[in-house]
Amino acid sequence: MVRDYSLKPAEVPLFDPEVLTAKKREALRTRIKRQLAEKNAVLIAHYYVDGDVQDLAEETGGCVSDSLEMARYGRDHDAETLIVAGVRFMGETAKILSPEKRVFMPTLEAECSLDIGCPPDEFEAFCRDNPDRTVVVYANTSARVKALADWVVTSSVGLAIVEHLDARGEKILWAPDKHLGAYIAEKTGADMLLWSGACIVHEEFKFQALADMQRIYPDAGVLVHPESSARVIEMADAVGSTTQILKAASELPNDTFIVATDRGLFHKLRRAEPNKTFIEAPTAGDGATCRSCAHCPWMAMNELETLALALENGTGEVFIDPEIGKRAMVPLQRMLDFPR
Ligand code: CIZ
Ligand code: SF4
Repeated sequence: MVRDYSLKPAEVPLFDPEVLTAKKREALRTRIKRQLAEKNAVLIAHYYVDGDVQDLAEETGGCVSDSLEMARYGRDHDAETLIVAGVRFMGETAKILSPEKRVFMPTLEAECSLDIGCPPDEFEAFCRDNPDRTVVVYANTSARVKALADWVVTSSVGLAIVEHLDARGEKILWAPDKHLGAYIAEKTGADMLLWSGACIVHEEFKFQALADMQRIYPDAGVLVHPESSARVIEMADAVGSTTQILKAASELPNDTFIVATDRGLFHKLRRAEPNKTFIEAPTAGDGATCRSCAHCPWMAMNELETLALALENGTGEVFIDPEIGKRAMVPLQRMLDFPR
């Protein structure tokens, strides 16, 4: 059994993004567009970052997506430079898949509680202690942890890949998200030994408060990301990755949805389905125990201003040890080759 790798409140940064005036926003957008053109760079943003950054990625010919599509997009795009707005593992994945390109991020301080909660040396020892298991790691991990894995998965393909491995009779060592791991184990019946990390955002959605909210909106559909706790997942009409939540929101007949994932996704949800209503699932609230209030403090570091400054100053470049990169590429490539 591994120790609990969930982060303590004091380990999570406080982040309070600036509210921009229209004038400042426009000036920053112009600076960023100029920099992207000058550098022949493409902006690749995650669904959880600031809506302004998402809009700019789309307007300038880049993309907004989940980490799986971000990885593919960056690899296949012919730009020489990739600007990845998300958290560090996303920039690292882009660099691993495209070692010949330069990869920059608005800030390299944008971490992820799952990545922090899976220190490579301790994880290596865990793998050594369980040599009979196929090592499956979530994409939200460092390059060194990926380099120890047989498979990398994201929340879009994790279930399907574990199903495939289970059908081949393989026993699995899963890291780092204990909630996603438990959900997949329950769905597939696979033999999974779980690392004990958690996402500080999704872990805070509260079952009882969600039940109360459902009483207020009895016709609302409930959409839940599987990094949430089992009791919250049980209440869902659809469980899935960001892309799968977007799909469910357009396919399910409800006019209103309660959504348990980072609030960054609401930008896309509201654009994709302007006639539907999306309500944030309740967290611990503003009380002493709420660390994120449904917005990842590391994703929030990807602001227009940080992005403009990083581009102008040439900071935030991602480097990967080439040997680690080569090893991490193998399980990543397996995921990308896995039929969807
Ligand atoms: O894999 C991703 O993009 C994350 C972190 C969330 C999701 O479900 O898409
Ligand atoms: Fe990591 Fe959670 Fe933030 Fe995603 S939302 S980057 S899983 S801490």
